[in-house]
Amino acid sequence: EVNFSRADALRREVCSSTELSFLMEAHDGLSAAIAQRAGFKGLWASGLSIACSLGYRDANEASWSHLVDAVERIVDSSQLPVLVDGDGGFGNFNNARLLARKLCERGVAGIALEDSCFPKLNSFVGNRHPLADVDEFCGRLRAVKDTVANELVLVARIEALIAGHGMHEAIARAHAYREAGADAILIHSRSSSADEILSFADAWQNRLPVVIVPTKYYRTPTCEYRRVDISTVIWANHSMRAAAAAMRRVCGRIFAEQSVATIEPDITPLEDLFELFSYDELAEAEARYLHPN
Ligand code: SPV
Ligand code: MG
Repeated sequence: EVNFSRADALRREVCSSTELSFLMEAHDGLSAAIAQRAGFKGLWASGLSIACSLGYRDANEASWSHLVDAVERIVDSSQLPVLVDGDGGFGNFNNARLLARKLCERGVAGIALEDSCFPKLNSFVGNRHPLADVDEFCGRLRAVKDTVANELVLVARIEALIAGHGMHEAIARAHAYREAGADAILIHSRSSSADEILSFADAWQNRLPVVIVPTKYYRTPTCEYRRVDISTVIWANHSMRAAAAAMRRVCGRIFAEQSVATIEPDITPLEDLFELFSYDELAEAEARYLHPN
């Protein structure tokens, strides 16, 4: 029932077109807990960020079970609904529905499936991003829908613009994915301006809620998304990139200085981490269970 309420919470966030929602990227328990503390109401379990944190490339090098395990840490470390980046589902309809079932068991609230081919290379890398056949991909969506029914929110992600197929193809696919049972459409773009996203929203007219990932068009003011009734914005990789920048800086300084004497004010105090993960609760539980008298 935990699962159900998180899926309902995600449904409210992602599928409400009356108010713009934000999902923050998480890739492990720490980033999930920090995002919740910051005030976010939902999380995006990013394929790129999870791959990075494991030392893999975002090219389906991490297996579906690596993903499921990483996602479990994210789910356990917050009370927030988690939308998982399922890439293309790691294969055909059968792999996709298996992934959805395993994610459901780990308590996720939703899965985003994209119309790419296995292995999926990060959308911002290189220029070869073959699109899946529409009917074949609709089979993946239908298989997932039939497997997890209403327990998970199903987001269909369109890579047509990434693959260079243009707006007509993107809209045609949105219609097909809606008919296949998607709850929302994620339209992805690698353009540095939001123009193609905004014209997609214009043409699509919210037949299903629209989810966007403004990683490359990051300069666009958020009021533009409200103006065209976007449902959800995903900040897809920013905790991982913030962590990488901070680790680089600190490693560089400690290596150069052969000392940690000056670094202390620039890093999280241990007390903050103990507080974040409720070490107090452990002491209280010990008093109750280990030393009851
Ligand atoms: C991810 O975060 O892994 C995504 C979004 O799929 S993107 O990297 O923008 O393609
Ligand atoms: Mg991804």
